[in-house]
Parts: sequence; structure tokens; C-alpha cells
Amino acid sequence: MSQVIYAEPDMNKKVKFDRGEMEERIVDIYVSADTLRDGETSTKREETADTAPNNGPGDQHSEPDSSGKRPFLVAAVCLGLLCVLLAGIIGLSVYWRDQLQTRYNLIKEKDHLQSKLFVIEQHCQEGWRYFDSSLYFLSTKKKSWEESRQDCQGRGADLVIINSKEEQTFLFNLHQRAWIGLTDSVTEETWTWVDGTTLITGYWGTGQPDDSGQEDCAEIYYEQADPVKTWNDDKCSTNHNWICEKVV
Ligand SMILES: [Ca+2]
Ligand SMILES: [Ca+2]
Ligand SMILES: [Ca+2]
Repeated sequence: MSQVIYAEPDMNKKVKFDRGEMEERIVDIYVSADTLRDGETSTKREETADTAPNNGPGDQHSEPDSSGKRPFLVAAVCLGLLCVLLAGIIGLSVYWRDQLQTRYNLIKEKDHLQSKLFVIEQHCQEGWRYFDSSLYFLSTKKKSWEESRQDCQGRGADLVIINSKEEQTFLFNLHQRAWIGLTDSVTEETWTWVDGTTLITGYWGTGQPDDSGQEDCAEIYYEQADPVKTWNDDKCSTNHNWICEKVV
């Protein structure tokens, strides 16, 4: 009995039992710890995915959104560049259009001046005079006012219309006594030019027009002291020299 009571306990068995139990518990603890860590990790990932989808370049959940925006960014940049390029093309087109228009106008003006110069040269060779964009033909013959006008029209012109003091002075200096394109044959004392316009400023000599014996046609009479007081009304059937005018 005493042997039973005092028998030394088999510590090896206990130790073995305890060691096996310990090992099992340690295994359980590790398994629980791994399970708990996996659970926390997955929970954190879920929370991260729900609350902060685009926190950084390493975040696998943010990559789809970032790659999804990239095509729009590229498209926006391309659209901007396309707009800049289009604006440049439009600007250049406007510039060259203006350049071409200016060049066209210059060529047109040059052609006009060349043709005008040609006409002036041709008429001057035929004895016409040039002054302030008009050509003047001075007749050497004498005819009535109406026949004189017909001669001018046959030359592509008409009896002269005196529009200014400068033109009057120019004609005075030609020293011609000649018919001009002015008459009051339609209505007495209403003087009208051959283009139908009414006389506004006249350069009548002193005492003229006097309609002495129905004088209805005007002449420029150079034997006067004042170059702007040289007109006289005369009978239209009288033969005088005449002056034609052609505007060029
Ligand atoms: Ca004139
Ligand atoms: Ca008259
Ligand atoms: Ca008179």
C-alpha cells in the first residue's frame, strides 16, 4: 500500500501527456491566431475598398478607376491639341486669304491704271488735252451748238461740263472761244448741262447771260480779264469752235 501511496508518480507520462496537450493547444492557438489575422486582414481590405478606393498607385482596387479615367484624359489632351491646330489653320487661312485679296486688288488697280494710261496716251496723240481725270478735244472747225455736240458724241464724248473753278481756269488758259455743254433752250433762264443737271455755279461774263435775241447756248469767251468771268450766251445756230470732254 505504502508502495502504492508513495510510489513515485510516473512524471514522464504526465509530462508526455502535458507536452502533447500543450502541443495541441499551441497548434490551436496558432490556428486561432492565423484565423483571427486573416479575418482582420480581410476586414481591413473590405473596409479599405469601401471607404478609400483610390488611395494610391499600389492599391489594387484603385487601378481599374485610374485606368478607366486615362482614356478620357488622353482624349481631352488630343481634343485640345486638335483645337489649337484647327485655330492655327484658320488663322493662316484668313491671313493668306487677305494676302491674296490684297494682291488681287493691286493687280486689278494696276490693270485699271495701265488701261487708263493707254487711253490717255492714245487721245493725246490725236490732239486731246488731259486735266484732272478728263480728256478735252478742241475743235479746229466751227459749227452750231447742236452740230458741235453731235461731233463730240461721235468721238465718245460730249460738250464740256465745267464742274469747278480749277476746270474753268484750265479751259480759260486754252484761249478758245468755244461752245460748252450748257443751254437754256428748254426753259428760259434755267440753264442745264448736257448730262441733265442744273447749273449751280456759273462763270458768266459781266452782264451775261442777257438772252439778246433769244440766246440759249453758252460759250466760253477767253478775251476777258477775269478767268472766272468768261461765259456768254449766244444764238445756238451761230458757228463756233467747241470743246468736247471725256472722263477717264
Ligand atoms: Ca468737267
Ligand atoms: Ca436764253
Ligand atoms: Ca449774250
